[in-house]
Amino acid sequence: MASSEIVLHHYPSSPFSEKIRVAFGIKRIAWRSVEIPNMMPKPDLMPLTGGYRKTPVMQIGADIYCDTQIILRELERRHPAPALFDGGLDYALAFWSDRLFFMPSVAVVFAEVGDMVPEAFRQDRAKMSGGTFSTDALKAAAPSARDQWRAHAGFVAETLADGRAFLTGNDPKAADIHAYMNVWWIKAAIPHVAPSLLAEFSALEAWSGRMAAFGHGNPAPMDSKEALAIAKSARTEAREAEDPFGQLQPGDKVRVAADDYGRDPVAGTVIFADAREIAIRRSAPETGEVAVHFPRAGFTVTKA
Ligand SMILES: N[C@@H](CCC(=O)N[C@@H](CS)C(=O)NCC(=O)O)C(=O)O
Repeated sequence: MASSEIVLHHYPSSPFSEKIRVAFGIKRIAWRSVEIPNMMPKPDLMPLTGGYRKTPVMQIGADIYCDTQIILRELERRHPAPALFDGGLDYALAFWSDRLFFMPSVAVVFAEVGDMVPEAFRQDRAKMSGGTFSTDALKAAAPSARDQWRAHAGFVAETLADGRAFLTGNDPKAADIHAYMNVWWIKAAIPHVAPSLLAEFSALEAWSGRMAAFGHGNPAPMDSKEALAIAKSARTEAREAEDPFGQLQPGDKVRVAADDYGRDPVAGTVIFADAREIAIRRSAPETGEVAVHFPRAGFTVTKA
């Protein structure tokens, strides 16, 4: 088993995972699929990430990539064709899709299905967000969340109105993946409501069909224990590098945490850190030594 295989730790209903699955589809990538729980505990994921609990996580040998921003960057580096990124603004746009557009998506979806999800799930999400998960509050917020959802979907529809196939032209790019996540999720999670949200946006519906048609590349299932064994037998490809412009250097002990929700910190030693990415070394009995990679935007790094 080649340790350079791409392993995605995810679950089918995860919208952020769909970003990566669609990227696999567009780039026609063969990958291994480890299905993880949709809430804590995640006993076979924690030894790989060191505490990062969000979904998805990508693993290549002993290199672990946390957050879709760094996963997409690494995929683009390893599989440059067809190109999804035309520069940094394509990464910046994720902050619109993942935060500003995603939040009304969350409210719209859980106002509908919040009563149906298990209590353990509600408690998990309340803890992850550092707040509460009140279906009543979500229902009360739903009308304005629907308005916001409509406005953001409207941005996408407006761009497609001139008949172009994809948001930046004839080919699918990162902008499409970012926007599509929210449309895909509404259609997958609340199929009884999605048609009313999409009715006024026929070009968006057609574009969403084109995005779905890319599929997910070529996945083959993998057991989570096998993924741990791969990490243990592999060595990280990350190489130590000084950063002449930064405050972090190889060997510094740090804690890395998301700056929004799911802020569980991951402790390790810097391998390299630059404007885009930080990789830290850590180890666990199940995995041996691994490198955990995070984006810099959206994450805080504190010296331990
Ligand atoms: N900024 C993260 C956000 C990931 C995220 O919020 N994922 C959701 C699922 S789609 C999550 O982690 N939910 C909690 C869980 O899966 O345990 C990214 O881009 O990967």
